[in-house]
Amino acid sequence: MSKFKIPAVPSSEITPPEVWQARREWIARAGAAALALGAPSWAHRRAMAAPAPGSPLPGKPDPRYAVMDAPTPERDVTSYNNYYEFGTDKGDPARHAAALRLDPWAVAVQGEAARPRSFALEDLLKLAPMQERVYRLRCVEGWSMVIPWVGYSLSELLKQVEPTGNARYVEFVTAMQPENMRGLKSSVLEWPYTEVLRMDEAMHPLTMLVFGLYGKVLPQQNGAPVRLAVPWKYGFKSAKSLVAIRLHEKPLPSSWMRAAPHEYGFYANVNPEVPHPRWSQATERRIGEGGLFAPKRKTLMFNGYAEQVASLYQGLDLRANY
Ligand SMILES: Nc1nc2c(c(=O)[nH]1)N[C@H]1C(S)=C(S)[C@@H](COP(=O)(O)O)O[C@H]1N2
Ligand SMILES: [Mo]
Repeated sequence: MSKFKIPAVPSSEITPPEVWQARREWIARAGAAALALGAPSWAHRRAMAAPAPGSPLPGKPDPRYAVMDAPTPERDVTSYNNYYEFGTDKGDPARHAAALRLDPWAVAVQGEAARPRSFALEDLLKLAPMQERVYRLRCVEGWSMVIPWVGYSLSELLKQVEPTGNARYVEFVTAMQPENMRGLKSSVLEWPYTEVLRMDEAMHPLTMLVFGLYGKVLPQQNGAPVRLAVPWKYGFKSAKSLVAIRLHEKPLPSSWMRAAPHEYGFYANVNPEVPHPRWSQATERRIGEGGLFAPKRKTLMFNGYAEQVASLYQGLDLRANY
C-alpha cells in the first residue's frame, strides 16, 4: 500500500478571495459547533436506537482531507440528489426518501475474510473516531459539489473482519425496500444498486464510510444511515444506504456496468480527457455557484486527488480503463 501523502492544493487551482472568505467563515463555524456539542448526546447511552437524521454528529476536522473550495450550501447538498431508488428527478430523493426505514440497521461484511460478521449501526458509529472531511463530489452528469462529510476511512471497518489474501474486490450492496422505495418500480437499473472497488481502492484512506454531513446525521436523501464517499471517482461509485459489503476474489460488474456497459466502466475515475459517449467530461457546473449562467469549472484529473491516488493506477491505460 502506498503511503498517504498530505494533499497539497495544485498551483493551477487559483481560489478567488470570496471563496477563501466563505471557507474561513465555514471553518470557524464548524470549529465552534464541534466545541459546543462535544460528544453526541446518544454516545453514552446503551442499546439506543440509531440517531435520527439531522441530529448532531460532530466530527473532528481533519485538514489532511479538506479541499480549499467553499462547501456547497447545505440546502443544495440535501435537495439536489441522485438516489434512483426514490426516482430519477433531482428533487425526488428529498421528496420521497423519508420513507426509508432506518431502524434497525446493520451492515454485513462477508466473503473472503477470516472473521466475517454483521455490524449493527450503533457499533459502526463507535468503531472509529468521527472525522470531518471536506470532499469534492463530481457526478458523471457534469455537476459537482463540495461536501463536509462526517465518518471515517472504510479501512477501519474492513480490517475488523481480517480480509484473506484472496480478497481482491469489494462489492457494496445497498438497501432494497420495495414498499418504501417508489423508484424500484423502474427498470432503469437492476436492484439492489451495487458498486465495486478494487481492494486497494477500498483500503485507501480517502475512501470514506460516511454517517453525516454538515455536522449532522445523514438525511435519507444523502444515503442514511451509512454510505460511501470515494472522492476521486464519479459520484455513482459512492453507494448510499449500505447493507452489505462483500469481499470477492474475482471481479464482478456493478449495477451501472450492467445497465450500460459501453458507458460505465469498472474504474469510473474522474478523467476530463475521457468523454462520456454522449457528452464531454472536460468541465463541470458547481452546484450553488451562480446558477446556470455561472462559468463552468475545469474538471480535474482524479477530481483533484491525483497526488493521493495516481499511484494506484501506474501502468494502467486510463483511456481503455475508464
Ligand atoms: N443507492 C444509491 N446510491 C447512489 C445513487 C443511487 O441512485 N442509489 N446515486 C449515485 C450518484 S449518481 C451520485 S452523483 C451520488 C450523489 O450523492 P448525493 O445525493 O449525496 O450528492 O450518489 C450515488 N449513490
Ligand atoms: Mo452521479
